[in-house]
Amino acid sequence: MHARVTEQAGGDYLSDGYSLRSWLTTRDHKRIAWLYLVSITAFFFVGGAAATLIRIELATPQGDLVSSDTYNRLFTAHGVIMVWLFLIPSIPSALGNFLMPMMIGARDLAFPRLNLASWYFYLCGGIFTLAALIAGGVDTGWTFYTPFSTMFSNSHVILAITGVFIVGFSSILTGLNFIVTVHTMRAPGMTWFRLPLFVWANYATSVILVLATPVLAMTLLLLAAERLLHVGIFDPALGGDPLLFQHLFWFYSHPAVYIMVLPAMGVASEIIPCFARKHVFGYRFMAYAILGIATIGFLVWGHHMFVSGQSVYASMVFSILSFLVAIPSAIKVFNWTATLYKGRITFSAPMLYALGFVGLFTIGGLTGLVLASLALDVHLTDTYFVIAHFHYIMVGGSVMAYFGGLHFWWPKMTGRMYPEMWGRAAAVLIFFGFNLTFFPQYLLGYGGMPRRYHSYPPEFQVLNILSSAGAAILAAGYLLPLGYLLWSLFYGKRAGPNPWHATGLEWQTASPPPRRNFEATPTVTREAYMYDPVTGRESPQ
Ligand code: HEM
Ligand SMILES: [Cu+2]
Repeated sequence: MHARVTEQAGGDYLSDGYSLRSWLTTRDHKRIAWLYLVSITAFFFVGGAAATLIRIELATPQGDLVSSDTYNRLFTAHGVIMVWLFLIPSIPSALGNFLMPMMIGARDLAFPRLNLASWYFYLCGGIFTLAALIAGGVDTGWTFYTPFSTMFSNSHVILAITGVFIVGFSSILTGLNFIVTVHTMRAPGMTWFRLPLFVWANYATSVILVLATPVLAMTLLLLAAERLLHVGIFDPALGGDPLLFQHLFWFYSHPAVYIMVLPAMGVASEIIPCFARKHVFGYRFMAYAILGIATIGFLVWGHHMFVSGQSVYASMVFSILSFLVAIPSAIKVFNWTATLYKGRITFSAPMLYALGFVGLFTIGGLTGLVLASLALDVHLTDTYFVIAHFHYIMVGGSVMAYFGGLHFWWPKMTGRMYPEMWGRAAAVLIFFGFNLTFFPQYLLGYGGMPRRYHSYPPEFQVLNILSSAGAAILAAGYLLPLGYLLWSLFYGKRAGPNPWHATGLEWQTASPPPRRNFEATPTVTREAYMYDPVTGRESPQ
């Protein structure tokens, strides 16, 4: 990879106009990445506020902070915001938007205007969802199960699903944009098997976004038709089938969990080789595993319906297929570990986050196997065990990797370094707070505490207090980066083009990058991750 490091001659993308208007009408993928970054951070704190209230409520068994009805609205708000407004767009739309074109040596995404439109769809959907909250909230849970959501709930279901529906367009259009970009805009020499794994991961994620999101959109339209027009689709009283909703919903929502976790795997695959100074172990297997996970992910939705009354044979098939997903996932964990083996490891802040991701994702994945086992799931379904499982994957996994990626590419995005000690302290605090919050929930669930209840028998209180205390530590851990990253924008020391001595085209240009990314189109002459294990530097040819 031999692009010349760009001189600051033409000015960087950040100084290309300072007015609000220049930001809100930009077509530069790097600025659009910032629009996402700022808006998803705002939603992260709204979702986090709901979570805080939930944990305060659960510190005592009586249910004495809020009414049960308010409690239902709180966990719905938390789920809807965290899933659709934070986790799904976090890595692809914020980091992916910034990095995908640069990593393949392109000047922008294939459709820059569409990229800006995607952000407006996101923002517009987010505003509808917020409006639903302000109007009084929704009590259905983020899963919107029918016929409760269509015939019985008297909360603001239509407003909320309109928001989710609109956000879906943002997902689909971003996915299309990424797919076309990767197919048509790779720099000379950037073959498929020279792509960084982050690009592979976002590519596979985009395919899922394009194929699965329309199913959700259609499902929400059917929900609206039944709720508003009483067309009998899901409610048995109207001649509908309630299981149909669950099939349609999970046909989108299980693949959606891979929309959240595949990009996180991509981030880890960039950080780990860089701070172990080694070539990724089994690069091709890593790429194939990404495709394998994306494919099998479409075949396992029925594991959310083991106790729904679907036929036992269907359940058995879904159980076996769910076990199959474990194979490519385990390949990835094995290969990250093998990459670390005999590496020259630096425990920098991004690396601490990435290692946290691998460990927590592994625990989440293994407990996924517990849930995929039919008989165990009958005991554990709809208990705190499920909550613990998916938080280990989505928060311990995806959010951890998102923070790792944010720290890793922060110098590239801003041209500034953040204070390293604070970065490490926050990573450790988040890891500790996370485990204290969610590990007790495995025990609670195994002991029989159901999810979505706002009061519980006193014998569950000790574990709940541990969990609530952990949540306070976790919240502090999440607030820290907000402080020191903002500080670094003004006072951080200059980063230079490649502070981590990393490989990858994005490190071959100035930090912050010029408006069109590269002075001249780079040419790629070799594979990704050519770190020299002896010198620790990028290996010469
Ligand atoms: C890879 C990332 C994963 C994510 C983000 C994820 C996320 C989730 C979520 C959000 C739920 C809760 C659904 C609800 O509200 O009821 C869930 C449940 C479940 N997950 Fe995962 N999961 C992942 C991986 C896995 C794996 C690898 C398996 C199995 C091999 C698995 C098996 C299950 C099962 C069986 C349930 C249903 C539990 C129940 O209804 O009792 N998951 N997962
Ligand atoms: Cu699933």
